[in-house]
Amino acid sequence: MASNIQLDASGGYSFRMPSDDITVEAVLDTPYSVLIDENIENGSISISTNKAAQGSVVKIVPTANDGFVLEKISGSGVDIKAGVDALGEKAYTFTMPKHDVTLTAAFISNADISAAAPSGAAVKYGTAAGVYDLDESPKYTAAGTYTVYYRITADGYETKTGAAQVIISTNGDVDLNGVIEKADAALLLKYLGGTATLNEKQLAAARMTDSTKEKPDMLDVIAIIAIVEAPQS
Ligand SMILES: [Ca+2]
Repeated sequence: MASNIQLDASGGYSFRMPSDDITVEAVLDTPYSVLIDENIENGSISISTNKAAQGSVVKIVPTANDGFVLEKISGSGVDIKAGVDALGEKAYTFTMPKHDVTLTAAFISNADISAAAPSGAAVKYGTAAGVYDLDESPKYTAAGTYTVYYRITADGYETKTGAAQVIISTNGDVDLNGVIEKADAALLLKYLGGTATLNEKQLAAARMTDSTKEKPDMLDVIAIIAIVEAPQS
């Protein structure tokens, strides 16, 4: 190894050639890649840099789509810390290790509030703004639109409050499989024609046009078809 390397006035390096062959080696601060998982759904993350040297700090900014909240950010072989940056914005950072890092994030529907809280957080719920007297989100079964208020507290975090709407409807999902489809109208038609039976819950789901009438009828079939045929927003 050449041990007499000198920085010259022009910024170059020079050394006195010894009598033997030599190897010159440059050791750079090799940057590693910061990659983002392509399969992130319901939101995205951006990063302050996609190349970083070991020991440098990389910042991550998550953006949730409407109706979703960030549940979790993680990266391969790194410990991601949540904090607040110099501008007071919530920021996620990690220290670059000596290898490439792939980041991923999970976003969940904000209807599922309890799962959105960071681990160790306490979540309280209420049915009026400012009143957080329930340990669990209230459950509704009667048709209607309800607002659930929530407050999340955790050590080291700003207390967060918010509200989410819960809509319970007699919605035309006659077969109760979670989606309103032509099959629901078909099943109701069969019921009306006497070739299928429906239980109480299914009958309630089928009574779309007037929840007080005793039995669903043809108007409900039409109402279900109207929903199925409606353009998706
Ligand atoms: Ca259905």
